Amino acid sequence: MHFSKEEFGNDFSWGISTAAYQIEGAHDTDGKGMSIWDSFSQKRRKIANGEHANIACDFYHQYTSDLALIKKMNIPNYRFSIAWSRVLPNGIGTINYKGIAYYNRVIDFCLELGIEPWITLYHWDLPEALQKKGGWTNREIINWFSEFVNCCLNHFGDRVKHWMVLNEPMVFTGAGYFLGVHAPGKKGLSNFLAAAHHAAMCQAEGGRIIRSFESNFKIGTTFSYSDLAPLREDHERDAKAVIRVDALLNRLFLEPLLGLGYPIRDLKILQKIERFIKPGDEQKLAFQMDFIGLQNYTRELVSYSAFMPFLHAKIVKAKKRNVQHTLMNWEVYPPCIYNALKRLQKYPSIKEILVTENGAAFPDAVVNEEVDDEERLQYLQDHIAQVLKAKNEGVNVKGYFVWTLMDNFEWAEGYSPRFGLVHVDFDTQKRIIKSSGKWFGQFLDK
Ligand code: GCO
Repeated sequence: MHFSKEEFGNDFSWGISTAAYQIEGAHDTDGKGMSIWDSFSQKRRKIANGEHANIACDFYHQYTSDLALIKKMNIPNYRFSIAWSRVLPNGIGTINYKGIAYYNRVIDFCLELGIEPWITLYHWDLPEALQKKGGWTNREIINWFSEFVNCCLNHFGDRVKHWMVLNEPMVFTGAGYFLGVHAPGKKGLSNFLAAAHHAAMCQAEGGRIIRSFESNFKIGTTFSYSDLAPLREDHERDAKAVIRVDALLNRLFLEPLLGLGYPIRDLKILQKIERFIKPGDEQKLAFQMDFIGLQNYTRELVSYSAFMPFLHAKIVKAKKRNVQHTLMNWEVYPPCIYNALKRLQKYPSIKEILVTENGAAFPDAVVNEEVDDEERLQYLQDHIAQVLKAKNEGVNVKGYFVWTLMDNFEWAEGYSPRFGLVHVDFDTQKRIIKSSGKWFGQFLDK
C-alpha cells in the first residue's frame, strides 16, 4: 500500500455503509409494516437458497455492539437507511413511534460514540401497502415519498446533518420493475419507465424538502455507476452499444437531476418515458445536490447484440472473460473507480463526489476465530489508491465509504456473497472483525 490517510486531506469523509433491509431483521417487530422485500423473499425461487431477511444480522437488537465495532475500526462516518415501513407501516398516515424510537436510539448511540450518522432515506424497501397501490409506477408516490421524507426530518433532523435521498434508482427500478428479479418482481418497459420517471421526480423533490427543512444540511443522492468499455476495441458496433448502455445505466437518473433531461438521443427507447411526464416535470427533475454519491465496484465490457430488445447490447460478465472476479461475478479492475470519477468530473454542475459504496465479496473462512480476507484487503487498498489518483488529478472527490460493515443479506443472492469488513456467523450472530477491517482501522487511526 503506498498512500496515507493524510494524502486525502482532513476534509475527506471516511465511512462505512449499510442498508436497513440487509442488516436489521426484526421484520415484523414493534409495529413495523411489511416491505416489498419482506413479501418478495417469501415467494418461491426469488432468493438464492430460499433465504430471507426476517432476522438478517439482527442489527435491530444488536446495534449497540455493531456500532461499537465501527468505533473500534476508527470509522468516523456511518451510512445507514431508514426502513420506510418501520416508521410508517402503511407507507403514509399513522406513524409507528416504536420504529421512530429505534432510529433515535441508533442515532443517539452513534453520536455518543462520536460517529457521524448519514441517512439514506430510500434503500429499496418500499412499504408493501404502497406497492398494492402500484408502488413506484403510481405518480402518487411523489406525495407518499414526500410524507416519508418529512417524517424522517421531523424526528431525526435535529441531530442528523447528512442525508442521501435515494440509493441506486437504476437498480431498484430496473431490477424491480423491468427484469422482475428484485422486489416487487414487476416486468416490462411500461412498468420500468413509469417507475423510473417517478423515482427521478422523487430524488429531486426529496432534495428540495431537505433543503427547505434546513439549508445547511449536506444533501446528496447515490447512483450505481458502471465503468463501461467495448468488448472489442475499434469495433464500431460495440462502441455504439457502450453509448446505449451508458445512457441507461449511468445517465438515466443523473442527467435529469443535473438539469440535462433524459438521455433520449442516445437511447431511443427512452422516448417512451415522455408519456409519464406532466407539464412542469422537466424543471422539477432538477435539483442542485451538495454531493453525488458514486457506487462503483467493477467495470463492464459491452458487446453489440442483435438479440437484446431495445438495447441491442449485452454485458459480457467476468467469468466468461476468464479474469479475476468476485463472488458477484464482477471483474476485479481497480481503475474502474478512477474512470468513473473522471467521467463524473466532466459534469460541471456536480459540486462534490463521495464514493458512498465500494467493496468486494470473496469467500471467507474462519480459522481460529480469525478471518484472513487478503483478497478483500487488496481490493480495498487498490481501489482507494485509484480514488487518490483521481483526487490528485483534480477530481473533487471528498469521501470514501466501504460497502459494507458486516456480511449481510445480498438481495436476490441471499447471504452467500460476503462483503463485510466484519464476518457474521448467521447461526450464532457472532461477529469477527476480518483482516480487512483491522487494516482499515489502522489506516484510519493515524
Ligand atoms: C447496491 C446496494 C447494496 C448492495 C451492494 C453489493 O449498490 O446494490 O446499495 O445494497 O448490497 O452494492 O451489491
